[in-house]
Amino acid sequence: MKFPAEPFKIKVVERIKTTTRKTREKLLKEAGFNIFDIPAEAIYVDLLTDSGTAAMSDNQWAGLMIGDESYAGSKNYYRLEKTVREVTGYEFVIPTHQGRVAENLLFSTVCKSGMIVPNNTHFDTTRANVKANGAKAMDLPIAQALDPALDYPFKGNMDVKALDKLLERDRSKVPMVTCTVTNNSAGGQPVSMQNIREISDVCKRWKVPFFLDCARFAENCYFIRERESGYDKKSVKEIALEMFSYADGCWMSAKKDALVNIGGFLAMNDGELASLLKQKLILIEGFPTYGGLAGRDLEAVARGLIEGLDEDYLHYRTAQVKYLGESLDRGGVPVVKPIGGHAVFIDALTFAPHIPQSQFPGQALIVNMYREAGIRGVEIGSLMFAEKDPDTGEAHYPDLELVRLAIPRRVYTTMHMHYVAESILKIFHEREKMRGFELIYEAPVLRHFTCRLKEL
Ligand code: P61
Repeated sequence: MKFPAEPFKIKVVERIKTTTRKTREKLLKEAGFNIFDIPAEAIYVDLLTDSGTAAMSDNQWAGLMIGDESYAGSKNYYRLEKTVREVTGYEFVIPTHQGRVAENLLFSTVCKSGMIVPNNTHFDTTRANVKANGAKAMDLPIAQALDPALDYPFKGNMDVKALDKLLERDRSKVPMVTCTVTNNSAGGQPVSMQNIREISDVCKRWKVPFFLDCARFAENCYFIRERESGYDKKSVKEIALEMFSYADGCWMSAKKDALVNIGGFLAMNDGELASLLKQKLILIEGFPTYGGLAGRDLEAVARGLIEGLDEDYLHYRTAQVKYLGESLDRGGVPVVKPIGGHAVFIDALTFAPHIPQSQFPGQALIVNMYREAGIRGVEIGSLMFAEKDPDTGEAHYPDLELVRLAIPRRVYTTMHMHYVAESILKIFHEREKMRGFELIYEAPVLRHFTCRLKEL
């Protein structure tokens, strides 16, 4: 079945409220048209992120009840360690309370000023942690990743030739090669096993460690099974084990594919590195058998990791995202192709060509989605990324102006996706009415979180 029904029954429900258009207009004005400032209770379908927003299963909730809250040696830690070893094959397992702490521990340990960390595309917290430690975060996506309309099966891949050239020129400056699966910043697109194998070969040749940012590894491995020759008869679990075998370690924000509301970890084979990371962990997160989490949270991550690899779930999960993407595509809405694993990305420059990038067309769509239908997405374009030239003050705009609709896991039904598609199609048909925005307040860093805007 192309679009399977949900492979679960609903045991507990959370009421979501509908609001009137008048209320939404008022809230938008009060928030300075910044969607981060709208109370979540006033949102009908919240597609801001797929991170930490999953619905846990009855099995995970049951796991919370056997949380062992011992300061040291909690039984839930040992269960997590065993599960991570089974899934990744790595020996040393270090829990953290979320992904960016794992990044902080790792990059503050391996990076020095002037170093370079390559990645297919750094996610923003990864980039920030590399930069905060004096190193340069270098993105090496394949050229196909930059064309939103191009349908290519593994648009998340890294340009391995460029990696090889970089190492030939600057091997001594590269402490580690990293790869993000799936490639979130490039549209939630998967990385092929062949690409991971090639990255691994280059890393071995230059004797440089290779780590995976594996927040969405299960979705990535499901796509490998669906799209890469030679994998259709393997289980997603086997594919994952093979993928991890080509790297030396990984870090994970468990808030994605491990289906929890909080949690993360690092895992690796290098005992010396693990020991350095644990020393830092004690300083900032806690004892190495809890890493900033309660014992019950460790149990939920362990159980979620296994559930996240369930193939019925992964089939439904990727199909639900595809259902939304294809519904929009059929109606003529320009979406990034192929549809990614955790989100649908709309190309706002093509959606509203009458709004110049200086007037934030992505944000205009975000505001209209909320005003028309109570839906929240996130702008990934000029509001988030435009940079001013420090000398001339001239603005440089990003190549892509996207709106991301990230789908929380097991939370919304496919009828919610239908509602989202219909609402966006209505805006699309009346798109010439959309107006641009002007900034009236911006903070010096990460302005999209706190800025205020005026509708033109
Ligand atoms: C997201 F607007 N992602 O996509 P943490 N690696 C990868 C991620 O996708 C990721 C992290 C590491 C988020 C949450 C988010 O400005 C933002 O557990 C591939 O969130 O620390 C997170 O994991 C970091 C959204 C984060 C944002 C920062 O929605």
